Amino acid sequence: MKLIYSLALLILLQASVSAQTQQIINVENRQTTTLNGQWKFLIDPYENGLYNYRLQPFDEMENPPKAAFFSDAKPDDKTELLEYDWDTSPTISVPGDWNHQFDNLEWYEGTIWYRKKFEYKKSEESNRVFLHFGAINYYSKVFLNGKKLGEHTGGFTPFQFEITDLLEDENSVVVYVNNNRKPEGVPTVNTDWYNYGGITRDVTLIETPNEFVEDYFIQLDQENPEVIKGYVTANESNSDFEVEISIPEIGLTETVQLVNGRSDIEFTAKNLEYWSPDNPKLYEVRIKTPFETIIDQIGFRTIKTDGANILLNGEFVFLRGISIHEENPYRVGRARSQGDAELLLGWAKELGCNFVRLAHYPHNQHMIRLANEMGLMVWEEVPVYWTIHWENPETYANAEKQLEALIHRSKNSAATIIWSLANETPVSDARNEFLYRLSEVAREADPTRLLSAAMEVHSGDSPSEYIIEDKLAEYVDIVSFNEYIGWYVGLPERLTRSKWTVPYDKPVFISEFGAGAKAGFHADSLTRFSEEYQADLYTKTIDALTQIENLRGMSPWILVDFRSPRRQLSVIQDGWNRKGLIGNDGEKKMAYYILQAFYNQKATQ
Ligand code: GCB
Repeated sequence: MKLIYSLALLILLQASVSAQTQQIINVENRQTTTLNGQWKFLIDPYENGLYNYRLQPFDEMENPPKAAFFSDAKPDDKTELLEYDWDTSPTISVPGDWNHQFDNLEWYEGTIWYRKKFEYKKSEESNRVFLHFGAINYYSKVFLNGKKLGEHTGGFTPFQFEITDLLEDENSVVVYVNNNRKPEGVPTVNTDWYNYGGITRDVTLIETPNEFVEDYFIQLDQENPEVIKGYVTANESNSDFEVEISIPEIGLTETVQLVNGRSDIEFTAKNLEYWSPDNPKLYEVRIKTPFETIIDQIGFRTIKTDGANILLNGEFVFLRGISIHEENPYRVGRARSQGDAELLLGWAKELGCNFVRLAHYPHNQHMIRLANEMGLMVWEEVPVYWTIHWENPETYANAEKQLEALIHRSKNSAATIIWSLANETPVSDARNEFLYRLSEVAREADPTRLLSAAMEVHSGDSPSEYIIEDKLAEYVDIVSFNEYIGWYVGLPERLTRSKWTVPYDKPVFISEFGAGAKAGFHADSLTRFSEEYQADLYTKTIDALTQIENLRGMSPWILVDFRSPRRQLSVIQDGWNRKGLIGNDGEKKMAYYILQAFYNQKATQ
């Protein structure tokens, strides 16, 4: 009995592993059809479309009734009772959070159903078709033509389903979306950002040949910058076709033979121009199979630490960063497009940054692609934030899955130099174990990048002594910490007396500091929420932090004011966290120019 149980578990585990690795990367450069646009929607706080009145879930029934919203049904005649009608329901924009499209949804947390009808004809009979979601916050169930494709948990990572055999001439995709915050979730119930619900990123149909390259890792060997190393994998584990990888600009063409759907790659690539913020060189990389050619734009660079130094292509680099939430303040809501990414990263560039911390969850593909093009190094992060359930195995599994999905998606991004495991998590044995396991997963999935996590500062014997001591510092390459001296801890004057102890021979990075300021509110520098207070805190913080011997960068909190239900002070906050250097109408605050001057000076050193 025990054996049967273990075998069943093994099969289940393998199934979930292979589902994980089947995620198609580089979606942007595949043969795709967008399903973005107007979708029908139904607000369903009582989940009437999912359960009958005995609370039995329709999606677990062998023959779900027409009352299930995913059956997308119509009454047979005028006598039949059916209490929904997709065709007469209102429409909503996808991608986009629901909160800021309709006034009555601003604070809504719960279930909303979406429906899109589409026609699709494959270009080759033998091709396959996948339905791909860039992200849905937080939990979703997806149905096509009344059949359940699957479920997904986690608000910021992509997922897909193969729909080849379910396609009809006219199709109905129905998505159940629920954004209830959950204590055991990742993130948990308590965050300092807005819980935007909905299909927040692109929805895409991907058409592929029957056998195709679904994944590849094409990066520079960190030990030898004249060697490109990695692997290619096919969708089928028995594929044995040839794959030609070429970089026409440097005249490189190499062929590998897949065995059991996979091949390692390793070839010499001399005369590469290395990617850096000063020269964000991307090469066109072609991956040719007997069935198709996939193109990607990939940069090549090395990133390492050596004692306290961060070395980009072997050269010392100071990370002139800024933290960013994925929000467009002008439209108010989740950033979702190329234009939104241009706005945010354009501001970061103007500020003099060479680095951005994309907090506190994986940001969308537009941000990552654009950072590569613009020459901004990137910190990517998973929403292991504050007090999540360290001892709950499901919470751990969820966090691990999100981390793996993030690395899987971004692993060919030259701009991405750091995976961050967590933000401001309280030290305990269970948390240390949880994050240690995550660090091992990240190193296994991607040995080429640096690991970090935003830690906290602890006070020493006197109020001016600050110590970074955290077991987590031993697992990461960069010792990062958030500090709010002068805002949550004392007044800015305290910074002038600060003494820092960081007992690790590693680079130190200040992942956050900051103060709230309402754009346009002027007063003396001791008045909370005035631009003067924020500016004074920036001046004093920069002076204080630059005394830390191992300091190799910072990403102050934060580029732009962002929405947060925790921020209740009327007239000043009104639901916005005001620590932005830029206000929600795009106004640059005084502190913006202080940081800009510091970065401009750093850039010349
Ligand atoms: C922090 C958190 C960040 C908050 C920020 C604040 O330490 O990491 O998510 O938004 O402080 O403004 O308090």
